[in-house]
Amino acid sequence: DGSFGWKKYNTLEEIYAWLDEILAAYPVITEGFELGQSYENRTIRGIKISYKSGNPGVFIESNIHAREWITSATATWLINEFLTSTDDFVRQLAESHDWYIIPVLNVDGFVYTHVKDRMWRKTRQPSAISTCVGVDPNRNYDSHWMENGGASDNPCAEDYGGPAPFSEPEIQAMANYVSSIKDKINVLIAFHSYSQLLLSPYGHTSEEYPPNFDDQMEVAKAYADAVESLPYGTVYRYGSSAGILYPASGATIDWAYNEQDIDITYTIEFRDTGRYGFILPPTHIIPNAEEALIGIVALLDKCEELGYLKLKTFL
Ligand code: 0X9
Ligand code: ZN
Repeated sequence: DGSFGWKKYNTLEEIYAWLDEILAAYPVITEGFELGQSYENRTIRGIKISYKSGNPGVFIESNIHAREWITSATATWLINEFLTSTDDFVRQLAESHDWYIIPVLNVDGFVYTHVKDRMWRKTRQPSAISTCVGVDPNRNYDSHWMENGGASDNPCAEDYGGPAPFSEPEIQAMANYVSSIKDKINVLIAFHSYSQLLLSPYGHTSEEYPPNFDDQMEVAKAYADAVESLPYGTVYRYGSSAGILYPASGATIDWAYNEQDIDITYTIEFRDTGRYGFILPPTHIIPNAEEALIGIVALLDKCEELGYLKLKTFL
């Protein structure tokens, strides 16, 4: 209806108009940036929030999958909290990190879920070899691309990896941007739904585990415990992506971990566990976002304790 809020899910147009208002209202602390253009030539926008220089960097990717609307709703709610909250606990979190947040990465797919097919997941670039449209953008990064059955080579499949790594302009744009600032990023989180899971690398294999897997699990436990401590808090399970879910190669977090030296990367699968699935009622937006907020506080506290928030340029 043109108005922005968290009592309903917003369109891309509403999200971008709200982002403009936020950038105008907080010109010193915020900075808008653009990753680039989508296949259908929409701009992929992000916001950086920085209260002071020298903070560790936290990158949040959301709505890489088009139908996972709770992810952009949660990302925008967090942006708003970081800028407007008067709660000491939230202020401390907001002010002691530099935030890079992409509310909607798969802009074409997201628009398509609003106007045509609510259950669309992939990008909207046509295939040269099939009438099926789109690539699973979370299988399109150049890291163990297509390995071990972690993606499909069938253009009609929901987990189609694409004709080549980085075939999708949205994913190439994301990779270029993250590479350009990787020395400033300590933690990268990809928001997804649903299942209430914290998934860490690797995605391409469950035969091997990352060198800092024990630390990753401690970090995940901190998030899950914090969420469960809320009166209405839900239960989050955690493990490696390939270990507890299924093999998924070429995903954002694996590329960031394997190829960009970002040592803490997570996929968070938000509410619920299947009752509503992707069509989560908007009454869940604020409770889900509050869970994400308290979870991220605990996650970053644990990262700090384990030494992951040091400025990388001085290492
Ligand atoms: O399959 C996916 O891309 C993610 N699940 S979803 O239901 N949101 O589509 C999970 C990806 C986790 N795996 C890796 N990060 N490798
Ligand atoms: Zn997803």
